[in-house]
Amino acid sequence: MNMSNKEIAKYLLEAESNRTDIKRITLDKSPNLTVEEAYLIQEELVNMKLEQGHSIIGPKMGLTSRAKMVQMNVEEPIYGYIFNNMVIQDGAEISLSDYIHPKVEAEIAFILGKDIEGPGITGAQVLAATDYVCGALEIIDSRYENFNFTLPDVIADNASSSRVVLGNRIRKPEELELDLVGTVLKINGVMKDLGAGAAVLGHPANSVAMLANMLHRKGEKLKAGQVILTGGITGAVQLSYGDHVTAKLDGLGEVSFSVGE
Ligand code: 0L1
Ligand code: MG
Repeated sequence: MNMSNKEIAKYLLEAESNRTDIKRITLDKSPNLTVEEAYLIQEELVNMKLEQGHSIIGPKMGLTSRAKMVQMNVEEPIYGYIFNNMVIQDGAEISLSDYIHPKVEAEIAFILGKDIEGPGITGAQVLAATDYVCGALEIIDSRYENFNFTLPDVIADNASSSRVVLGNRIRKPEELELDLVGTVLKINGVMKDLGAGAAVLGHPANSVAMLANMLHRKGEKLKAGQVILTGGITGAVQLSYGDHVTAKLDGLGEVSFSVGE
């Protein structure tokens, strides 16, 4: 039986707070879910988090790498929202028991100095509106069993958003060539993946531009002060107890956290 958007959003939020995985909603709860409808469920979920007293630090982009887009058979990345209670301090220890089956990916974050309103926004306009950039580690934790989902499922699930660690080394965007920022993701000193800023739609600023243009479709804009995660430079790597995770990004220093019980 089809559930209402509110009921599905509540179901997803409960899975997140109970740390239990669920079957993807397109399996039985909403088999004909479209991308547009999935964003309406996401909107309900975001409003419920706001009603719980959390605040948005910024939207994020997901599925920005060519490999992930091909894998999901999509032409366009997706977006979700990062909340204040998702931010972990650089170097902190997280508890594995707070998650379902977390994975980590290295990203570049943009901190906006000016509002950016689509349509037609370009990467150059994004760079002009950006105060700072920094390295980031995003922890994704799909609420679906085995990260098994279709595109509408993952959109409804707030693009698997869970936590973010922001690096302390903030730089002006013009100080770096962000597409050339080499990035190495290590766990316990062992290299797990590597990449460059160009893995994100050719340049991470293009990701923010695309986000502004996508948000315009629902009458929203990016706001000064928001922190935007632009998408994984590396693939997402499964986390386990005892992991010490570090990402080194050329010119942006090191970001790290550890995984405790
Ligand atoms: O941040 C991301 O790229 C995650 C998007 C959702 C896909 C996934 O959970 O792997
Ligand atoms: Mg990500």
